[in-house]
Formats: sequence, structure tokens, C-alpha cells
Amino acid sequence: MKIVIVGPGALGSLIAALLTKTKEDIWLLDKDEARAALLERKGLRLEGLASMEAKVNASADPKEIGAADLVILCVKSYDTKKAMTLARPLVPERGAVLTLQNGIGNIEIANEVMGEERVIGGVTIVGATLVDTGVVRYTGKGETVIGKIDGSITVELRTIRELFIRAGLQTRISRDIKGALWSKLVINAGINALTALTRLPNGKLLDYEGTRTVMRQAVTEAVKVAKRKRIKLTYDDPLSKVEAVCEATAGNISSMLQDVLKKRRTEIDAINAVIVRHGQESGIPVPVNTLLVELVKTIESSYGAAVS
Ligand code: KPL
Repeated sequence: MKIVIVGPGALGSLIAALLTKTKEDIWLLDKDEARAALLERKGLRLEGLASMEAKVNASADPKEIGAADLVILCVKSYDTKKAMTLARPLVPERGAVLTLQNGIGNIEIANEVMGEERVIGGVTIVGATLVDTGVVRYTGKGETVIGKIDGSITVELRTIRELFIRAGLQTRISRDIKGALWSKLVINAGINALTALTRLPNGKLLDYEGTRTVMRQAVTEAVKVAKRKRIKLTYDDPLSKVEAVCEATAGNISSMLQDVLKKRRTEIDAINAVIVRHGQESGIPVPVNTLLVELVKTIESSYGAAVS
């Protein structure tokens, strides 16, 4: 089976390295030619919960890779359209696209480019920090959930689940992937912006009264919005779940904090801003998520002016 992971960030590199354990034909597609060449030469290295080195094929040219059975999108949510367009030739007539990205909206964009039948949604709660190109610190193991938006259970889904399990990723199929995506959204809404603002690793958010309070308020708003949209979350006690994820990924630098530390754009538009938009549409007050969005957006647009 040829599997192409698009985006060699923390999650993409982790998934690619773990998938090499399956002995399938694993490729990384990177828009950056020089980095792809480096990855091909150096390979991938995992530290932390799994310690391994892996040789991997990497390219910036879909033609060099050829037709794939599965494309896994691990790019930032604001790059989904570009990445899908780049990866489109890899799955000309057959082959599936699985999105494992944070936030809401990625499936819809992938559907636009590929057509709904070929797209699989996914969420994964792993803690992964990119230490250097191809070097990932694996800091938290969590469940991966995959599913089709229409709820059908296909052969492809079963194949991907088996593949991920062989790679060491605890994986299950859901008939309600929308519920799984919103369940992850609530978790990200409670953790990511707070870590980006305080510069704390996930676990430390639980050590301070202030961060605990803001987390509780952000999560409460997000849950109210999800309920109004009749989304069924995969857990009964959202705040306990968010706290459990903080504990399970305690040493992790969240993806949003990694972005801020690298002075890059964050995924705030696909996370807390989604809560704000849906809250406003349905008349649910979302002041805490609004504040988190405003502050993270200010950080993003003021890297040059910030005092270090
Ligand atoms: O998804 C994550 C992220 O950092 O984006 C969590 C689960 C919060 C792990 O850090």
C-alpha cells in the first residue's frame, strides 16, 4: 500500500515514522523541496514515548511519488486547500484522503477538491513536538478516531484502522465523525490558546487558578455551542476530559504554542474562532473564546513588535 503523508510537521512526521513500522510504502509530501531532500537523506527520528529512527521517502513533487492508496493530510488547517490541490494528482481515480488536522472545516475543503466519497475524517489526540526537521518528541499517546461523514463503515476505514493499529496507534472507527471532530475541538479550545498566551506546556495549565478558570469558561462556552448544534460529544464530562488530555500530554508544547514560538500563523481560526462564529450565529454568549481569539490574533500580528 502506498501512503503519502502531506506536511512534515510534528504530527505528520510522527505518523510517518510510526507507519514505517507497517513495512508499507510510506512517503512524505512536502511543499518545500530543500526540506524534502533533507528528510529523504536524514530520515525521521522519534524521541520520548517511542524511540526509533526511520528511513522515509520524501518529495515535493507528486509526479515522483505516483499514484497512492491513501493520502493523510497533516498540514495546518489554513493550508488545507493548497495541500489538497498539491496532493490531488496522487489520487487521480482511486485512493482515499484522510484528514487528521485540528479544527473544523478541513473535511469540507477536502470534499470540495476530492468529492465526499473519497474523504475520511479523523481526529488524533497525540502529543508531538517538532524538535528539528524530521525529529519529533512523542509526548502523549491518545486515541485516533476515523470515520466517514455519512456514517458508513467501509473496507477502506477498516484497512486504515488495521494499519494504524499495526503502527502502534490506538484507533477506532466512528459512525459519528462530526461528533468526534467537535469533541476534539472542545479540547483544543480549552488548551491551545491558553498555552499560546501563557507559554506553558499542556500539563502546567492545571497548576494555576487563573488558567484553570479560563479553561473552564472556554470549555463551558464551547460545550453550549456544540449542544445547540445538536453535536453529540464523545465524553460525558467535558472539563474532566480536557484536564485528562492536559495530564496525558503534560510535557507537550501544544501545536499553537509551537506556532507562536516559531512566530508563525496559528490555527485559532479553525479552533476558538469556530466556537465564536457558531456562538454568535445561535445567540450563545462566547466572551471568553472571543477574548482568546482576539489575544492570539494580536500575538500573530505583532511578532515584530513584541519585547522578548
Ligand atoms: O491537539 C493538540 C494540539 O497541541 O494541537 C493537543 C491534544 C492539545 C496536544 O497538545
